[in-house]
Amino acid sequence: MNDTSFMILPDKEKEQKTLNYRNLGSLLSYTSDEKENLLEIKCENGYVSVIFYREDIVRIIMNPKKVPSKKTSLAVVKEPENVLVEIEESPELLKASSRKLTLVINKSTVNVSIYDPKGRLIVSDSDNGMGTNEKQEVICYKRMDKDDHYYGFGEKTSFLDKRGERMTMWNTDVYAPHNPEIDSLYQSIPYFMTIRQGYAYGIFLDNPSKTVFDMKSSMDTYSFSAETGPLDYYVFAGPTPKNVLEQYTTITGKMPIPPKWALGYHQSRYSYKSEAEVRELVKTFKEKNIPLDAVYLDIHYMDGYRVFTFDENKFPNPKKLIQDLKDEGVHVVPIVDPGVKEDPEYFAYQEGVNGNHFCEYLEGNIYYGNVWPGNSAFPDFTNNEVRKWWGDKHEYYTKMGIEGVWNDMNEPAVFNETKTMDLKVMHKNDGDPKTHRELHNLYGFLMGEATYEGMKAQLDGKRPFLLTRAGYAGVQRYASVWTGDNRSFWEHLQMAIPMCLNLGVSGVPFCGPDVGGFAHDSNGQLLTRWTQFGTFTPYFRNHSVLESIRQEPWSFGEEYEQVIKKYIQERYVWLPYLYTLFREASVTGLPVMRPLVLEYPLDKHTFNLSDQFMIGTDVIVAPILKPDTYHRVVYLPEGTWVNYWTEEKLTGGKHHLIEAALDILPIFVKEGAIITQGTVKSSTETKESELSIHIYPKENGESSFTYYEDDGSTFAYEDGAYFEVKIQVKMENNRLNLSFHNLSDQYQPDWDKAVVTLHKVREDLKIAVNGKEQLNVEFTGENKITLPIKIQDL
Ligand code: MIG
Repeated sequence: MNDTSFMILPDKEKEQKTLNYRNLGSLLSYTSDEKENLLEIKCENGYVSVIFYREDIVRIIMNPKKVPSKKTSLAVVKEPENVLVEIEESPELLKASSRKLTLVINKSTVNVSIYDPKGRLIVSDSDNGMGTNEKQEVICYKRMDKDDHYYGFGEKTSFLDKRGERMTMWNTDVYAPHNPEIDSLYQSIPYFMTIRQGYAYGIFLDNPSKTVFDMKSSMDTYSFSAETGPLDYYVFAGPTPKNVLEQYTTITGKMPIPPKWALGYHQSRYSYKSEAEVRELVKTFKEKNIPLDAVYLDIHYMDGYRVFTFDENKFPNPKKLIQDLKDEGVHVVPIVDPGVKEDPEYFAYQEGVNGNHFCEYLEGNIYYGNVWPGNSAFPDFTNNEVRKWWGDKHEYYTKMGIEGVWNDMNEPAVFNETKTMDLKVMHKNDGDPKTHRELHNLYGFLMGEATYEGMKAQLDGKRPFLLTRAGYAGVQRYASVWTGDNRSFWEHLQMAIPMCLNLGVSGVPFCGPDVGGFAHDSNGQLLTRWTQFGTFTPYFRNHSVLESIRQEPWSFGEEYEQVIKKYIQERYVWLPYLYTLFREASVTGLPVMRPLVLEYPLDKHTFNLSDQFMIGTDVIVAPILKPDTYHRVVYLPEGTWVNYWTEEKLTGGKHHLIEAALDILPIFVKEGAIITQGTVKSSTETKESELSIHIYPKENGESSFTYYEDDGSTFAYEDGAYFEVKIQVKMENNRLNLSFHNLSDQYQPDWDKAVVTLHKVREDLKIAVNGKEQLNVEFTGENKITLPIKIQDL
């Protein structure tokens, strides 16, 4: 950006034109199907269809020109259920009610309001309602309440609460800058949730062309619009924020449980350029006893940047390399970009041309764009057949033992002025051709589907791992997401928190930034603080750019290395807890790393809290985000909290000043919490020897936690092969009852012994386990009691 003050010369001021807006006009007629969960409405200036997907989910489609098609984008996995809908009509209103919501349409304006069964207004159109502007773009205006706060919108810069922001969804490769002014990044998730006085609803605009959400231009109205195509959106009735996430991920799907190795510590660099360098890297991790689960191969591994090849000089025997590292518990993850080099002697290009697999113009000529390999063609992933071809090509990798792939440049990024593919390209889209302009935001998502499904078919029951830069709503079904090319700035460490939190609220639980910062040069303190944060980001990878200073854990000297190592190890200690939360995310859609507002939606201190976050319901993490800083303010909501390191009890509902020397990441555990932990390991491939169960009992209270475990590598869990135990604690008058309820033992964990630690309890505490009085309990000082338990007792 080389703008100067010339940009703001007085005569450059643009005239603010109000766009000629035309709303739908009045309702002329309507029909409903016999089940009445589909309404088709004809208006003066367009058509509206209403489809109930569930009692609490309704889809509204508006097309100004014709009766809307009910076809959805590939983001949607759900078919409408058989909802019992009651239709009522009066001279002014048309009403359609399920048991959970009532949709009220004003006949003279076709404005829509949605109420809950008790008559509480969930969301309503503002006066403008739905319509088109003079550019023929569809738009919907909704009422903004003074208490509204907006979350989600996928991958956006700036603070957590998006009230006061105007956001454009257009997958873009942004090397720089990532700052509050940058609107479109790599992911487009046209979805958000509103929280108003503790109640929540959600809206998902299913349109993969350019869409805009404007929560800024007016004080009492917000809008969402699409550059092309119909206005096709879903309303999720809540009423809680968690309900909304469940509803949204019912429509767009949930994340499958990742392979456990994908949750370990990953090391990357653009690039580790040879087999020798990769071996040396892994050796150093082993020598230094720093855990490691994956090493990444960036674009230099290829032969002239041709995907599905290795450079034979630098990587003479990739299969052996991959096998050898696997024996040490380390997975290799190669990068795969969509651009296929235009080279008539290259098999992938030949296959693509011969099979008609590349993106073409209407006239039938292939679209070429310049990326790493030079002039390149791009697979047309909108065709199922092309996705199959691309997926099958991954046999090249999986046959070598590769189980994880990294998709980059799939916005798609092209080195030109527009940064992407020509918008005139005509995608074949399985027989329903559409221009790139209409489908742009789906490209990376579909590449992800192709890659994930291909690998899944090849891995013989094992779970594939996919990392992607670009995506659309529903990306969680196939990939984890990293937030692209950040920089080694403290500001970017700060920004990563709300960015990941909003990705989580957008249905993507598995995400994280490049730890240490990608571009620019990192330093010891920044890498240390960033790694501390990384211990708790769902995705945990250190990555950096070509010319930057090295930022492997040992790059900045002994003092930093020790702390970095401690926190990478801490990741493995917390893994049995995190893994249970990943499983929960795969069932409920709730993120592992979440904003406090999801748990405390009535607490105003949480509404825009962007510098601390929760892991599940019981743990607050508050990283240090500034240089030379050894303390910070932490907000603890209602309840009593325990400082994880010092065991100090802290009262919630207020702010605390917390000390944090370089080796301290502030962590707080809610009273009542039950936390399952493992041991330090060199990688997730090492068997767990012992499970630790940490209990922070609530005085005269009870609490429970359901611990989950499975083989961590196959899909056998889908057939019930898992271990699940509900741990319950009840404390009354200095008597503690601990009980275990085995919910499933179709999988046998590696460990056979668990050790329970009771925190902050009195020495004379009476303890019963499964109703049996424990006489020989060991009091270890520091108000702690430890208690060994055999797996048979669980
Ligand atoms: O234009 O493959 O965001 O992680 O190292 C740069 C080289 C292409 C961008 C990715 C980055 C990766 C880099 N890629």
